[in-house]
Amino acid sequence: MTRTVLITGATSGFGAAAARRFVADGWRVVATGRRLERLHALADELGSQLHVEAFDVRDEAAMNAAIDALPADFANIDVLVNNAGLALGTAPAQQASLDDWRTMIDTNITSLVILTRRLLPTLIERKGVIINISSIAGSYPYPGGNTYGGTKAFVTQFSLGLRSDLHGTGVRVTSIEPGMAETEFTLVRTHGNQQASDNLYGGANPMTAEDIADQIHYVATLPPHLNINRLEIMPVTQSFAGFQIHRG
Ligand code: NDP
Ligand code: 8X3
Repeated sequence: MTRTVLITGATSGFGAAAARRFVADGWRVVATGRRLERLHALADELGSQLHVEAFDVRDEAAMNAAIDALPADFANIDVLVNNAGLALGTAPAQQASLDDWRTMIDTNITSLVILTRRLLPTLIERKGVIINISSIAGSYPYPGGNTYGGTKAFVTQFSLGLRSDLHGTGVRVTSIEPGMAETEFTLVRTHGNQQASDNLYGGANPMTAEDIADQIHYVATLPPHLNINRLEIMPVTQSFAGFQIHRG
């Protein structure tokens, strides 16, 4: 039986790579994002197994309308990949932009819970899978991570709470928590500073979007009696450092 996955944030990075990965494995894919031209390019590339819906996840009415309008072949969602998200800024809290904070909270948290709630009846009926893209930033604080890290801590804890609530339904929930992966993430975070993005990833052998897409696909295709609660993954070149000490 052909299964269907809905992926938010499929115009770039992990989401676009995941769309390709699932289509290659014969799945139907609903790919979403704001940039319509990117969605059209993906549809041209991947063909009739892909259905695209353009909306801003912060626009609840547009998101619901898109779900309502799904063609019959794509309406029975088996797997929801809550991937759309972003970091904005690296300034310390006392200098950070409140607008950036609102955008991260609205996108990474509010939209994710709204879409999840909307699709829960279908996912329960189909004993589906919810894959939430969290981050190592939700577990390990770092300077300038403030609200971004907070949003991802929410995503992880919400995922674990969902597991509890969905006990006995057969629905599986996984929080995937990647470290450094080269996508448009840093370009977005720095409001378009390509040099900053190149400096971060240059020579660091970061993970690729395809690495994370493989993990998403792996989780989605596990035997139905298995649930990976949290999947934390980093490039070998990334590890931990100590606490900072201020000497007055
Ligand atoms: P990209 O910037 O490459 O992709 C982000 C995707 O999110 C885009 O498709 C973008 O689409 C979509 N998106 C952002 N805001 C909105 C919005 N308001 N409405 C609809 N779609 C939106 O970054 P990544 O692929 O790296 O990021 C994917 C997820 O992975 C994010 O949640 C990120 O926090 C997380 N992550 C990334 C890591 C990394 O190192 N790259 C590590 C850990 C987690 P569009 O702009 O077209 O709307
Ligand atoms: C992205 C990973 O460490 O840049 O979520 O915050 S990090």
